[in-house]
Amino acid sequence: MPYVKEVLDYLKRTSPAQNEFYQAAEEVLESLRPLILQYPKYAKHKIIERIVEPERQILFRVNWLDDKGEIQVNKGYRIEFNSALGPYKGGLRFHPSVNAGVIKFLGFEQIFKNSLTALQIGGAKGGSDFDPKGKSDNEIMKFCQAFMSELFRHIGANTDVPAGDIGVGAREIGYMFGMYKKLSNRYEGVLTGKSLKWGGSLVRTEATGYGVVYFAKYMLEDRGESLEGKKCVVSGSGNVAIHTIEKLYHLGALPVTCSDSNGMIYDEEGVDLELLKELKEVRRERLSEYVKARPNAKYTPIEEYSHGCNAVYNIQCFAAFPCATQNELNLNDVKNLLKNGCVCVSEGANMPSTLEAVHLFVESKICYGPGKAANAGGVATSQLEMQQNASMTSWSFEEVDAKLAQIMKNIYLNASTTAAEFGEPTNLVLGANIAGFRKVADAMIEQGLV
Ligand code: NDP
Ligand code: 2IT
Repeated sequence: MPYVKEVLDYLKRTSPAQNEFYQAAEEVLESLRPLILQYPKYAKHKIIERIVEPERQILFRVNWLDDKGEIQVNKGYRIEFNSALGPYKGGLRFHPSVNAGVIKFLGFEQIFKNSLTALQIGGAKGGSDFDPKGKSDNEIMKFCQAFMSELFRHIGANTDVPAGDIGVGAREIGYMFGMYKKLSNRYEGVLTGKSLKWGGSLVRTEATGYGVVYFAKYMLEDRGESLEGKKCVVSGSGNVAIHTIEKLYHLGALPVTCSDSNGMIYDEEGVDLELLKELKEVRRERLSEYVKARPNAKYTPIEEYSHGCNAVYNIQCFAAFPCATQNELNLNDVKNLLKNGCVCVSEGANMPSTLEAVHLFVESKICYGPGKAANAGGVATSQLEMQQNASMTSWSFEEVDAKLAQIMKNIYLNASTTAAEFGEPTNLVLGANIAGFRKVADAMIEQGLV
C-alpha cells in the first residue's frame, strides 16, 4: 500500500528537517496498514492526512535577564496536536536539543499514548531550547516566568494542561504556576506535577517510572515470568530512571546501571538509590560523582563506549529499561541485549529505540513494551491530578498507586488483545499504535470535520 510513503513524502516536503517527527510518524503509519485496509471509513474521512497535522502550533520568543544582567533569547514551543479525546495534555521539555521537529514527534506520540490511558486527554507537547544545566535558581525562575508570560494566554484547566519532561520538574512547574496565577488571576489545575503542598497529586512524581515497571511485570506475567531476583539495566538518571530503579527494588529485582549524557555507572551490587537521589535531586551533580561514594562501582565516560554502542546495553541483564532520551538505543544495542539473554524491554523514554532497533525487537518476539504504552503512567497520573483538582479533593498514595497499576494493566491488555486481533499477538508496537489510533480516529469521525 503506497500510503505510508506518500504521507511521509508529503511531511518531508511541507515540514522540512523534522527527522524525529518523520521517524515517529513512519512507525505509527506502518502499524496502521492492516486497520486502514480493513476499515475504509478511515480513508474516507482522511483521518491519516488530518492526524499528522497539528491542530495548532504556537512558536514564541522568550527573552530574559541572566545573573550578569545580560539579555538572553530562547525559542518557546507549544504544539497542540489533537483534542478529539479531551483538553490538550503533555509535558514541557527544556533542553538545548529542542526544536520544532522534536516537539512535534513528542506531541504526535502523546496523542496515541493519551488515548491508551482511556482517560479524557488530547495530545500536545511544548518546551524550549533553554539549557537548565549550570543555571542558578534565580535564572531558572526568570526563564520560567518569561516562558509563561507568553504561554499563559494559550492554556487553561479545560484547554491545555502542560506538565514536566526533560529539564522540567517540580521546581520549574512551581515557578510557571506562580506566573500563570499572577497573569490570569485564576487558581486552577492548569499544570500537573505540582507540589504536594498546593494541588499536586501523590504518586505523580513516581508515576512514570513505577508505570514502566508495572508494564514489564504484566508483560512477563503473561509468559509465566517475573522480575524477582533478576538483574536489570536502566539508562538515564532523571525522574523516570530514578523511579524505575525504585520500583524494581520494590519487586525484588536488581538494577545495576544508570547513565547521563556524559557516561554510565555499573554498580554490580545494585544502584545505591539514596545516593542517586541525593546526587541528582538535591545536589544536582553529574553522575561521575557517584563513584566517589561507591568506589566499587565503575564509571565509564561516553568517550570510552564501544563504537556505535550505548555501554548500558552491553551489560548482561534479564530486562532493560531505557529511560533517558530519543534514539539512545540502536540496532547494535538490540543485538548486544539479545546476545546476552535479555528477554524484556520496557521503554520509559519517548522513542528511545531507532526504527531499525524497534523492528528487531518485534522480530525477536521478546517482551517489548514501546514507550507510548509503557511510559503512559506519568500522563495518566497527571490526569488523576486534574480529576482531584477539579473536584477539590486529594486521594491517598495507596489509592492513586492502585489506579496507576490498574491503568497500566489495562493498557497492556488493550495493546496485546489488539495485536492478537490483527494476527501478531506478541507485537505490542502494532497493538499499541492501532488501539491508540482507533479511539482518536473514531472520535474525530463522530465529531465531524472541525
Ligand atoms: P530528566 O530531565 O529528569 O532526566 C533526563 C535524563 O536523561 C538525564 O539523566 C539526562 O542526562 C538524560 N538525557 C537527556 N538528554 C540526553 C541526551 N541527549 N543524551 C543522553 N542522555 C540524555 O527527564 P525525565 O526523566 O523526566 O525524562 C526522561 C525520558 O522519559 C524522556 O524521554 C521523557 O520524554 C520521557 N518521559 C518522561 C515522563 C515524565 O513524567 N517525566 C513521562 C513519560 C516519558 P543529563 O543530565 O546528562 O542531560
Ligand atoms: O511524555 C510524557 O508523557 C510526559 N512528559 C508527561 C506528560 C504529562 O502531561 O504528564
